[in-house]
Amino acid sequence: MQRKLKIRGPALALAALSALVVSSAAPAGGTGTIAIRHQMRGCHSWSFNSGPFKATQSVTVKAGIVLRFTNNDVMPHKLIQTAGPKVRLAHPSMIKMASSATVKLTQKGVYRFTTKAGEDYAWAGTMKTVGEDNVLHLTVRVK
Ligand SMILES: [Cu+2]
Repeated sequence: MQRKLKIRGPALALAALSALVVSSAAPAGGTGTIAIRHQMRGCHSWSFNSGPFKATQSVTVKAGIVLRFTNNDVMPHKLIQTAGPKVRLAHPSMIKMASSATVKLTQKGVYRFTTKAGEDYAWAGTMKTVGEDNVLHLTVRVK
């Protein structure tokens, strides 16, 4: 019992320390998170930094930001850049639940992104939606 307690103390301190190191190593522009979800009307929408879910989003961020897209919809989404300084998309094909794509925006300017949605996953075959499927649009102003 006592030996267990001795081990736990330093282990906790170490965990706290490594958490501190990770947060201080974050990029200057920070991180933005975009979540894609399934919904009955329009099939899908997305949200920026836990804000409201809408098909069309417009945000302003600082240069150096890393955007992380996570696809929680019941179908694949491929992230596509349609305007702005050319950027490299990491893992743009989000082809399963919770898969994510990232992109770093280092240059100032106006970037636009959309997604190309695929077919419902087999396990989601009975999902009912109302209306036309939304096309997702995201405008990012980098200052
Ligand atoms: Cu959808």
